[in-house]
Amino acid sequence: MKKALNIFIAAFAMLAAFSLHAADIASGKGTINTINNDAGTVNISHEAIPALKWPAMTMDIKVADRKMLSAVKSGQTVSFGLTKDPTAGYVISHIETVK
Ligand SMILES: [Cu+2]
Repeated sequence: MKKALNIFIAAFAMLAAFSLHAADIASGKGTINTINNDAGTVNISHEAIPALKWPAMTMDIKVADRKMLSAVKSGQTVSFGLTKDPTAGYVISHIETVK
């Protein structure tokens, strides 16, 4: 019984690690329009984000780490997570291309 419980806990931890980023407040999906390396932002046309009550829109969003900017290109469809930075507001915590 204890072994089964441990396996369950391990499986749950793995699932949580892959699907949930603990600090994320919301996630979104959109298309990258432009990348601004100097500002550390992407201009993105994103779908509605119900968790933030944001309608679909086109906006600049800062990335938490500029290294993320080299992983995406203009025109790509991406999914992303958002965290709230005390000074910068909502920032992209992670970003992945969607095929
Ligand atoms: Cu927006």
